[in-house]
Amino acid sequence: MKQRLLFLGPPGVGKGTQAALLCQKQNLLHLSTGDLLRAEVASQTSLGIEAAEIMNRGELVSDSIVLSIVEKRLATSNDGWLLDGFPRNLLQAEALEVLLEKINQPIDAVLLIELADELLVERLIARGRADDKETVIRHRLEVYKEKTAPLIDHYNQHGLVMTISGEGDIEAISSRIQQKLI
Ligand code: B4P
Repeated sequence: MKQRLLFLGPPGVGKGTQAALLCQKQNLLHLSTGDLLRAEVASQTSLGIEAAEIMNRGELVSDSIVLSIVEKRLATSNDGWLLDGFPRNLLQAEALEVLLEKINQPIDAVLLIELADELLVERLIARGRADDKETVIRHRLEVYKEKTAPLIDHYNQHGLVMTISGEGDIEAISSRIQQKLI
C-alpha cells in the first residue's frame, strides 16, 4: 500500500472529506494546509489574521506562510502522510521536492479528484463556510485553474498521477480511492 500521498483537485471536490477517511483507515498523518490555516484564524494569531482576509477573498495565502507550516510538521513524521490542499502552485511543489529529498521521503502517488464546476459550486454553497460565497467560490475555481492545475502536468511527468471521479456519494469515492492504492 502506498504511504506517502498527495491529493490534488479543485476546491470542493472532497479532498478534505476523503483525506480524513483514508488517513483514519491507513493510519496516515493528515496534513491539510486549509485546516491548519483555519486553526490559526480561529486562534487569532498574527498569521491567522493575515490569512483570514486572503482566504475570504478566495486567493492563495503566501507561499512562505504555508511552507513554514508544512515544514514543521513533515520533518517530524516517520510514517506515512497525506498532503491535502498542498502544494497549490509550482513554487510550493518545488519547495516540497527540496524538503522531501532532505528527509528522504519521496511521494508514492498523487491522487487527482475531478468534478464538474457546477457540482463544485453547488457543494460549496451548501457547506456555507466563510469563503463559500458564490462569487468567492468562482474566483477560487479560477485560481485553481491558473495556479494549481499546472501541477497535474508536473506530476504526470514523474508518472505519479492517478485520476479519480469525485462524482457520487462519499463511500463510493472512498472505495474508488482505495482500489487505486492497492
Ligand atoms: P481548503 O481547505 O484546501 O478547501 P477546499 O479546497 O475548498 O475544499 P476540499 O476539496 O477539501 O473539499 P471538502 O472535502 O471540504 O482551502 C481553503 C482555502 O485555504 C484556499 O482557498 C486558500 O485560501 C487557503 N489555502 C489552503 N491551502 C493553501 C496552500 N497550500 N497555499 C495557499 N493557500 C492555501 O468538501 C467540500 C464540501 O462538499 C463539504 O461540505 C463536504 O461535506 C461536501 N462533500 C464532500 N464529498 C461529497 C460528496 N461525495 N457528495 C456530496 N458532498 C460532498
